[in-house]
Amino acid sequence: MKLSFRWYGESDPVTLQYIRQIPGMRSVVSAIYDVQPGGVWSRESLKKMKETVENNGLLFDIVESVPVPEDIKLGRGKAKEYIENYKENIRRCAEVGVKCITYNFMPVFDWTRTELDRQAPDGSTSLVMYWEQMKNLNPLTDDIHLPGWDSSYSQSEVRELISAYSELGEEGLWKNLEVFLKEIIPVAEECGVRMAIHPDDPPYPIFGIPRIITCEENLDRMLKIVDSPANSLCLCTGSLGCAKSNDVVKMVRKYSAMDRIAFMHMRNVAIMDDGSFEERAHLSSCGSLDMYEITKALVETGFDGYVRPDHGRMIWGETGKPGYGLFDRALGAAYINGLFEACEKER
Ligand SMILES: [Mn+2]
Repeated sequence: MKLSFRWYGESDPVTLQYIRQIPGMRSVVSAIYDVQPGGVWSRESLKKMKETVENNGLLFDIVESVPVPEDIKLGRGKAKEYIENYKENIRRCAEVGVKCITYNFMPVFDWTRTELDRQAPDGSTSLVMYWEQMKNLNPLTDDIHLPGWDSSYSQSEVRELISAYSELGEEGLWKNLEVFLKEIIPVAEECGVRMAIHPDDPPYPIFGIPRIITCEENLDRMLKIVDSPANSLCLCTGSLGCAKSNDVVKMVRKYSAMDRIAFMHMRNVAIMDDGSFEERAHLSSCGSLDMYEITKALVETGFDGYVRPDHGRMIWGETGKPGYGLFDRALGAAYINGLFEACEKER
C-alpha cells in the first residue's frame, strides 16, 4: 500500500515538513484550490504543487478532489462544458504524474454532521451526527446552518437545489452519473489515471435529497457502468461504516479482490442505537469497525493502492480544520502502518 496524507495547500496549518516526519509517509493528497468547481486547473498551479511537495521529500501522485459541479449532477445548465473541463483536468493532472483522482457525486452537500467539536470524556473533540439534532430541521422552510456546509450558497439557492434534486430523484441522478462516467473514464484510461469515487457520507438520503453511492448493491451498479479499473472506488470505511447495514469488511474484501479500490480512507466511527454516529480514534476498540479485519482483507487480496488516515480527532490542544489536524491523523497513520506490517508478516 501507498501511505498518503491529505494536505490543503499553503494555507493548511499542518506543514509538509511535519507530514514528511510521519514514518512511512509517501504521498500528499491535495488539490488546486484557486479555481471554482467546474473550472480548469492551471498547469502553473499543478506544477507548483508538484514542486512544493517534492521539495519536501514527498510525492504528488494522488488528487482529492476534482469537484463535480452541481450542473453535471443535475444534468443541466453548463453540464457539457464542465464535463469537457473535467476531462482537461484529468489530462493536466496526469501530465504532472497524478495516478489517482478522487471525487464524489453527492448532491448539494458533502458530509453532513451536526457538531464538529463534540467533546469526548477524554477531552478530545470530533465530528458527530446526532439525529436528535437533525430531526427537526427542514431546509425548505428554515434557515439552516449546519457546520461544514458550503456557505457560498444562499438559503434560497440551497432550496432551489434541494427541490431540483428531489424532482430528479435517484434514477435521474444515476442517469447523470452514467453520462459523466461514460465521458470521463475513457480519458482517464488513456492517461493512466484511476478515478476513485468517494461514498456518500452518511450513506443514506438526508432531507429527501437522493444519494446513490451508499451500499454494496449500488457500488456494484456504479462499477458496472464502465467496467474498467479506471472506474474505481475510494473506499471510505467511516462513510460506508455509519450505516449498520453495510458490512465494510466484506465490501473491502470483495472490491479489492476485483481490483476496483484505488484509494482507501481508513477511519473508525461509532454507530449509536438510533443511527447517530460519532467519529472516533482509528483503533478498532474505539469504534464500530474492525480495522484489523479491514486491513487483513486488503493484504490478503494483494491491495497495492493508496491509503490515508481519514478524519482525526482534535487532541493535545491542536486547533485547525475539524477532522484534519496533524496529531490524531499521524497516530492513525502509525496504527495503519502497524496493522499492515502485522498482516503482511502473518501471511
Ligand atoms: Mn473519507
